[in-house]
Amino acid sequence: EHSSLLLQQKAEEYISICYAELGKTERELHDRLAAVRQEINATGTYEHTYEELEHGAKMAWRNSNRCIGRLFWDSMVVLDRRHLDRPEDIYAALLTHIEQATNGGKIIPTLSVFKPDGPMSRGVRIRNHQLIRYAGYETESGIVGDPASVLFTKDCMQMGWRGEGTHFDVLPLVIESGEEEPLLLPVPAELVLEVPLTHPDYPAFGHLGLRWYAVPIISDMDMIIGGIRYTAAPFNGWYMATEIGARNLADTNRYNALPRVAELMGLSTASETSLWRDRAVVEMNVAVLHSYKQAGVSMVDHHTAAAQFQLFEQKEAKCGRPLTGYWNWLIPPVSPATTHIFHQSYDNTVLYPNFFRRGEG
Ligand code: HEM
Ligand code: NRG
Repeated sequence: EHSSLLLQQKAEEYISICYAELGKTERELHDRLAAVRQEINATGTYEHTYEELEHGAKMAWRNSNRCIGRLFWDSMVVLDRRHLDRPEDIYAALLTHIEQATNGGKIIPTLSVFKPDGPMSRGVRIRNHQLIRYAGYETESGIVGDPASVLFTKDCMQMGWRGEGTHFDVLPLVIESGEEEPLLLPVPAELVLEVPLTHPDYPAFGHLGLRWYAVPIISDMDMIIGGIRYTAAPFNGWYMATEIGARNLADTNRYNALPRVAELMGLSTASETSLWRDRAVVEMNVAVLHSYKQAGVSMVDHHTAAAQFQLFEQKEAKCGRPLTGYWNWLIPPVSPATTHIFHQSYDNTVLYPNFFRRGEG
């Protein structure tokens, strides 16, 4: 389905841009293009050099229209794991990613690249949405844990996994390599940095028992560079507080904790007109920022993130690159109109390299 002529075109386009950005000579570009052409003719595919892989991954982040965190695109650490075939080696590499990226709380943006699909072979796939995520169980008394994880949790249990049944059970890693059956392995608890949530002004907040993990490591997106689809390329930065405080813990179809926060604040939830939801969501975000700071875990608030994104916009303009973005996702879910992002528009053209939902792009 993927003609090698098309691949050839995509490879040439990428290598040309990549080598220009890296300041390579005409000679280096010319030689590399010839080698890639020959490799595609002989094998139906080609392998990126480490430099091409590293810069391509950085470009994929830079081109992520929904991401407000892109100022730091050039500083990401890229771990080349393409040589790994055995699920237990892939597992070890994922644990290394978790440990190095967590870095004791001073989070390092990191991406691990595993073997891509080839013309004749299947690459690596990770079934988890994020490397660290909480399970969700349907019980007679309602959902325990994260409702967003109910389906995946069922799959894990089908494969023999049993969680403790708390609201915050970390799911196992489910790794597929080539044609082999998926392998299910636990994330050792000592590698999972978590933050129990407290509020600087409401001691009762701590009694809610809310917590979240330190590092979001998205593991279910394809990364496409120069026509090559990397089916396993988990990546992480740090959290923006609203992701946790205004969505994961607040959405009615997630942890739905705003009524409990309002109650401990002494707010009446009888009438919407009191704006108890708004007051509760703000204090929830205060608690998230306070707790991560106290735990020494990297995190950004949405005002600082928006200011950093504005710097990114200016840097891209200075480099003569078109800025692309998706307004609907870039605006923060709390007080969006207090950020500059709300008051302008963005071009949602999807450039390559980039990250895509499985199979898309
Ligand atoms: C989306 C912030 C690092 C790629 C997002 C979102 C936020 C965000 C707030 C929207 C999420 C949502 O609404 O669910 C940040 C911050 C980072 C960071 C603060 C700190 C360094 C990264 C890195 C990558 C990345 C390292 C990739 C290498 C993406 C992508 C999306 C996204 C692909 C869209 C995800 C989707 O479509 O589901 N980011 N990000 N981000 N970010 Fe970042
Ligand atoms: N909203 C999701 C995570 C999406 C990506 N966000 C980041 N990415 N900050 C959540 O778990 O809440 N990152 O790579 O840092």
